[in-house]
Amino acid sequence: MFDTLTESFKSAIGKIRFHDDEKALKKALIELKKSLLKSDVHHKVVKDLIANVEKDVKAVGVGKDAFLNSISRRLVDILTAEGNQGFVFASKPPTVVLMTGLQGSGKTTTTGKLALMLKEQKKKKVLIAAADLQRLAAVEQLRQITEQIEVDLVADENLTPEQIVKEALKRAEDGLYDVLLIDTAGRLAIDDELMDELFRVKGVANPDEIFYVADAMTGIDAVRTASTFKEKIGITGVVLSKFDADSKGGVALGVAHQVGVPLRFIGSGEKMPDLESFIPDRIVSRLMGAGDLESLMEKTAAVIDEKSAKKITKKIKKGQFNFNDFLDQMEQMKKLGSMKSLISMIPGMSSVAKQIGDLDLENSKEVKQIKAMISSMTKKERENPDLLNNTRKRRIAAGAGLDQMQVNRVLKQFKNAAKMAKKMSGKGGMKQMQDMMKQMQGGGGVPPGLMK
Ligand SMILES: Nc1nc2c(ncn2[C@@H]2O[C@H](COP(=O)(O)OP(=O)(O)O)[C@@H](O)[C@H]2O)c(=O)[nH]1
Ligand SMILES: [Mg+2]
Repeated sequence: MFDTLTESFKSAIGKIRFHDDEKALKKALIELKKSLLKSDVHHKVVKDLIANVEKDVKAVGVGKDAFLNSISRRLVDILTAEGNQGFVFASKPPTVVLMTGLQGSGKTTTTGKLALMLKEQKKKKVLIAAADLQRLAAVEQLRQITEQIEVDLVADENLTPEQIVKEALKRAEDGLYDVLLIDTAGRLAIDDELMDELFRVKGVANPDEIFYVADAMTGIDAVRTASTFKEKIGITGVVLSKFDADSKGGVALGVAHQVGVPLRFIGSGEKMPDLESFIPDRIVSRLMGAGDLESLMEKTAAVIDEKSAKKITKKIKKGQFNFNDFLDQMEQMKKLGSMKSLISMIPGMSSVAKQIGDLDLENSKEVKQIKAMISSMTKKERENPDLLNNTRKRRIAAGAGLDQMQVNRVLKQFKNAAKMAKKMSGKGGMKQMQDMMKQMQGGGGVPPGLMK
């Protein structure tokens, strides 16, 4: 996601020593400029950033800290536009959000993701209205999504978009919903018909926010169409979808500056949990390699309930973590979404995230094998795999479509992992982990202000 950009900043910062001369600054800035342009950051944004950083640093004397502080501050400026950050609730519920964008940009998916985020992380009651009646399949798609995330839907193929919105507003009021998200129709390109329809829907909905969902892969076009929507119907936020598919990531740095509207969320995958708030100072912290613990906490706290986390920790400490616990943990992990983006939020881990690629827990071959194996075991065996004798192992292997060697290997790995976890969770283990984290943070030379 932001790996390439993070690397660019890290490498430029690495070029300057604690105290240095203007020649070194010049060199670092030239390199930074080149790599930002290569990452698709808009040339005007790059030019401004470089000029401002040069001015800032020269004013206080060239050195690593001055350089880093100036880049951080100037980046936050660039990413900030007038308007709300993250999701902001109206003073009087329901908060009404109109989701707009071109066809295929990711509106419907993002509507579902946003609903799930509000429901899980903010514990809000969310209603979705299906006001895209251009394609029959659109309503069906939204039905499937809302069923999956267990959020209520207002849909009726026989009504007009305005009628649906009226109906949804009434339901939202009567049912004491906190948020109403309205999914609208898109077109392949911006045309009058689309704008007219949106205008009418907007008139009825009187929304608190109008989000424009843009496909990150369309690069410059995403910015251009967002500007047109801003002009014609007045958007209050941009969402960049499919950011996971855009390896360069530079578009995100230009949106606020170029469109004049804050970038509010980014889509980081096809699944429902794959949505992240785009909060400027948190993103800058990530770009500087300092991670984003705040967002990580929000994401995990919503999914992992504290009681079961404590229970698991206790079991791990005693070396009693078994296959039943493993299945439970896998289910919880699934709710967290993309592993790669989670790992990149941990301070110092951005380069690790880059290396692991995207680990897909549900579809990985290994995980599927283990799950098949576990499902062939009895409850007792899951709790205590030592009960398994050779005959049982052979049966389980047959039941899971594996050979006995594979079963033995998994059992051994599991035993080792449990042993390791027990060790790490002891007193010395925790200290080892902390020392490791400290070392990683120290290496980046991150200013304390960024470590929130
Ligand atoms: N990889 C990835 N795919 C996405 C993301 N958001 C949407 N998509 C995919 O983009 C396609 C179009 O999305 P959809 O929500 O139907 O677009 P709409 O026409 O604007 O409603 C679907 O195949 C989605 O799965 C994202 O953040 N990452
Ligand atoms: Mg749609």
